[in-house]
Amino acid sequence: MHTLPQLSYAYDALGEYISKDIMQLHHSKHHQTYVDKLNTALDKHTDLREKQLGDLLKNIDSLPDDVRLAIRNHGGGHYNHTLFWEWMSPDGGGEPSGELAQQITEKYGDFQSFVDEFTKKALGVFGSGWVWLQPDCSIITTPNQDTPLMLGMPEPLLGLDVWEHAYYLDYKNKRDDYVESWWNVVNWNFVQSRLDSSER
Ligand code: MN3
Repeated sequence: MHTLPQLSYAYDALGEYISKDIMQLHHSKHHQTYVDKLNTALDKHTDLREKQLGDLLKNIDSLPDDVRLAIRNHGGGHYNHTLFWEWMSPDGGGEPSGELAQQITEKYGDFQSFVDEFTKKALGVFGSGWVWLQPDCSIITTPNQDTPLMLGMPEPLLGLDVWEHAYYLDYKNKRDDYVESWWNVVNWNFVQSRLDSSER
């Protein structure tokens, strides 16, 4: 059985940037629904229940027809959101340091140019989806709850949920304001730890 992970901070901990109402709804309702529907999809497939979620998503094309779409949507949703909570922290914001900062600077010139490019990609997602920073420092987007693993890519270093459910209560239709605020809570220590453990 897949389960909803606990947050490492309170629903109201991200303060003015992401409100308690959004965090509570997003975690306890939206994420819980992905978990529940993933478990329902796996009910009839005991063999798949034993597998790590990441392995299911990496091999999405070879899953049985009757569960492939459910695992893609709800398994992807569970995977993406589990990471998303960790990509934010009340102690977040600022800029990365060390190797991560160096790689970003090498690729984009400076940190602000990276932020601008990531933001541009986030605003360019039509409808619902995600924007990702990959271990090679490329920035990609996926629709719906698709995740880089499904594209045969490595695990992302950082990801941003640009579904309206992630911001509508606070920002209405202003995705640009949401993305601008979100940089203030990005947990760069966690991003660096993912770079350290990434397959490169
Ligand atoms: Mn979401």
